[in-house]
Amino acid sequence: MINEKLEKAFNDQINAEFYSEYFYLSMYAYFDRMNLQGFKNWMNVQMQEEHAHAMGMFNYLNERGGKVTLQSIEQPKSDWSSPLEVFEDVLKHEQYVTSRINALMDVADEVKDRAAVSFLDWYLKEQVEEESNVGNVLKTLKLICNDKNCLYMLDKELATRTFVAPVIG
Ligand code: OFO
Repeated sequence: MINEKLEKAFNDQINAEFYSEYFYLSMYAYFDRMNLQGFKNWMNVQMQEEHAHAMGMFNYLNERGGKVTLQSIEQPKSDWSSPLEVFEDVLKHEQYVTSRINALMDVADEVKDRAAVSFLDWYLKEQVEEESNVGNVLKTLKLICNDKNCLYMLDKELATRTFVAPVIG
């Protein structure tokens, strides 16, 4: 069995991960409107990763005898002024998610659930990678400013990103 407070914290994080998927889906729609296929592909991979993150916790909670309680998903933003603004939002969002995973780990610590702490360690490492990937795209976007040729080249590069199903935990 899992502690009730920790169960709630897991359910809140499952919701946050599904929100992340929704958030990136909204960005996917934005890049589709802009006809930036590589950026759209990047968001598609990101959405699949977020889905995997949510399902990883979903399955873990079930495995631990907890109850998964799905919550409504907040409406995400749907308009941005540029790809740069999108990636600024992505970085802010991922930093926020990192702080949430840390807080979730604090709850696991507080209720002395060592198994959950160990499980969540994967998510902490994943956040380091997420922030670094996003930070790299953001740096390039800042460098190229609004140069259309460079944006086109970056779009080509982002088209090569592929989804690899993560092995969580
Ligand atoms: Fe699930 O890591 Fe991004 O949000």
